[in-house]
Amino acid sequence: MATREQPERTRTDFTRESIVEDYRVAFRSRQASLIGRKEVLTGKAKFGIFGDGKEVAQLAMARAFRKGDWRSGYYRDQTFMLAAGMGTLDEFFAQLYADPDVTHDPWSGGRSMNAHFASRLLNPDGSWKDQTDSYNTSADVSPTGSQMPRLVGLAWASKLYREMNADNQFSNHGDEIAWGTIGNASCAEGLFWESINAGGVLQVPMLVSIWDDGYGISVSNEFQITKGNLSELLKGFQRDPEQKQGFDIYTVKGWDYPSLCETYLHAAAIVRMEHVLELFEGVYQTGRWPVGVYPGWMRYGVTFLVPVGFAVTVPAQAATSRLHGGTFALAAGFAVLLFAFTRWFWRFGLRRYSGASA
Ligand SMILES: Cc1ncc(C[n+]2csc(CCOP(=O)(O)OP(=O)(O)O)c2C)c(N)n1
Ligand SMILES: [Mg+2]
Repeated sequence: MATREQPERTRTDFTRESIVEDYRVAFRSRQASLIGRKEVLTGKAKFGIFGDGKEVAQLAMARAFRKGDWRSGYYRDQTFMLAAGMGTLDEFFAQLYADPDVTHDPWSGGRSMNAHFASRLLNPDGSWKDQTDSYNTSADVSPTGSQMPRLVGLAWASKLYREMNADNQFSNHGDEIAWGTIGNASCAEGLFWESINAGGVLQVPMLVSIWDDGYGISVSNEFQITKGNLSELLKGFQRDPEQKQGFDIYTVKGWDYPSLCETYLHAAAIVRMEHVLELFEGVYQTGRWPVGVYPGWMRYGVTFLVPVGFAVTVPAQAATSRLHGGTFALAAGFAVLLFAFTRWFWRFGLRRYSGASA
């Protein structure tokens, strides 16, 4: 049975063991769906809804999900919850049987329909838990599509934390991603389109998965979605290289494990990297002015810590014969030191490199 232990780091290593473990999680999850459905249809459990058919995509999503990240999703995500170590099969069945003991069903204490997941955010004494050190999910709610506006809120919070450069129990400098999941038929709702538009306008770190099984209940796509193809409809939101706004759109078969893993790791790296790029852009802006315009502590920072000062001010001082010999010697020594350090760091990184977003 799956344990609740959360893996220490993202499982980007595709070792034999980790792939077999993924298979085990998918198999257990499929059996839980089949057994759970029998329990409902034979009257031993109340209404139930299950995630069979969506196992493989969720294994891949769990591989790219990191501590500090947030999920805002819906009732098909049991495999993701098991794979990320955010829930166990015991908890899954406790909720199916409406067990009111929160130690058995920590998601809702038997109060929600099955497969309605949630993270407990408070310690028993009422203080906040450290959300940067755990895999987080907001509480699932039953109106389909209602997870989407909340997804935008979670992603926007990260962007604001990023701008504040926050380092607290809620955010690691805004480095987290908000992950959304939604069914194809629910994408016919206004909430979905408003949220996609808002995410695109705000440029927030949000990664949305649409589990498109061609149906909503038993009604096929042609009665719900114009042209029956969501990727086609979403094309207007696609980001083109000249513009910052918009989304990257990927379409992958739900059974294609290698492509799914590759796509999720790639997409998550891009969403996180944009943050790095933004940070770098911000840092280099400081080089647009001579270091003399900054207060003392910052002048020291842009000269020695992030040496854009050297790149801009030192050559200008040399050209106007205002460069002191001492500053020049310090600059040269510092350059040699930096070169030695970066070379050591590069080799150190190469020795530890293990995957696309490791
Ligand atoms: C606002 C709202 N309308 C209707 C329902 C009833 N309902 C529950 S699931 C569902 C179908 C959803 O289909 P889809 O989004 O494709 O998800 P799937 O179950 O196929 O993964 C409907 C209509 C609901 N829960 N909320
Ligand atoms: Mg569907």
